[in-house]
Amino acid sequence: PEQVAIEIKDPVDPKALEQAKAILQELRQKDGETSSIAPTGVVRSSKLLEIGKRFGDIAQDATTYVVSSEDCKKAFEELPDGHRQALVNIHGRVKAFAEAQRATVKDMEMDIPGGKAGHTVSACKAAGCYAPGGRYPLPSSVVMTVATARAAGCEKVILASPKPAQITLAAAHIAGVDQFLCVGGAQAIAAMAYGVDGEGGAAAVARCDCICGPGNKWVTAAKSIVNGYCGIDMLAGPSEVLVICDDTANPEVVAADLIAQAEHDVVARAILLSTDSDMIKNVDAEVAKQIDALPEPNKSTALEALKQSFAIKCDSIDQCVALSDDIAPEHLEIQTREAMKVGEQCANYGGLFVGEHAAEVLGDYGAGPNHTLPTGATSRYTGGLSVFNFLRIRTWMRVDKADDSQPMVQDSIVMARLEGLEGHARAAEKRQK
Ligand code: HSO
Ligand code: ZN
Repeated sequence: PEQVAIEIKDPVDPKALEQAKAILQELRQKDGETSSIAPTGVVRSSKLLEIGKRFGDIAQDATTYVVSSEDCKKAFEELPDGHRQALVNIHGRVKAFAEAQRATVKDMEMDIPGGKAGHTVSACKAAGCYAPGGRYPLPSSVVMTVATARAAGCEKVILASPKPAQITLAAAHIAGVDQFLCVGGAQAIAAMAYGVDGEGGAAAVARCDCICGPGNKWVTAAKSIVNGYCGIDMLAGPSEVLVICDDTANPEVVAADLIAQAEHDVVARAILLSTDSDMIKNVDAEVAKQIDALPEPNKSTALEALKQSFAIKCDSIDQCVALSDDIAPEHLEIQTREAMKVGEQCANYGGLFVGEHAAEVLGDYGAGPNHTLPTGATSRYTGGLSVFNFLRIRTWMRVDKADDSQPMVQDSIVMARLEGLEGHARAAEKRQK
């Protein structure tokens, strides 16, 4: 192909944004107040309970929007052995990976004229994690977000997930959640971003410094509103996979991986780039066969997702790499000869999966790296969720020998006057010897 045009939608849905704004406003408004409220207004407990019920996050007769730690522990203990063990194993690998990442960033210091300067790495105090509930609750996302915030060193980790299933509560327990909010959507993001007042004996929620995790369009819209007031990981759009393969790939495996992505969402996208036209035909036939054998509703979802999915026959692996870099997919699988070499040539991806056995789904379920990854070509400038989302690099400087600091003082005086900032120049002059 000479040129391929791929439509990338804005991750924030305009209608969902308006609805999210209205919910945030309602949650933080005092009784009888109609004007728009200060951006720092805290969420009111009574409103959170009311809106949680309105959107079906919690039962109509519920008296609280929190699940106790005891209930999470009980859910974990009552899981069938095999399920509990899988959770323990997945958590162990994700935690180990995140801790290894944390160990790669260190404090540093260096000489400056007359003193020292450096940085210290420190976690933000409170993290807010979101995990989707609903049709496909994602307990694996609970582990991915919470274990990572914990490994970063956050003191407090809050999780929000609506209508939590037993496995979600169990995942919260093993990952180490301090407070579980069983609300979803924009109301969950508002509760974590602004904090909840706890009026009338209701559960108070601390305001979080950084909010992360995948969610529906209202979650993403609300994250876009609170972004800046607190940190957010990313504005996630529909999930994508791109597979680069040559004639050595196994079409059954490639098809299975494309379908695994497609079943996530009707707007998910599965892309195949291959140097071999027979491979494309064979994968196509396999996709049809394997989708037909999927249970509902996964089958209909995957079929719908295939409408915006496609395959391209490329002239060379280099062309596959160039196209893939333009698309900058969330997940990139390489199933070719010398797959590692091909992977090393690729620049833009959220997560890279090298070789036939490095299935994307193994990444979903805790090979180690995080599965919360940048979508919609945003991997051109960012990576997936990691301990770094929760860390701050704080800088400092110290002057011990004023005499030796004089070159710096002199430069500051000159520069301040060039910028027209006389007050700055005089503050520097106070340090002149
Ligand atoms: N592939 C999804 C993550 C996930 N898959 C969770 C299954 N559960 C987005 O990276
Ligand atoms: Zn997945």
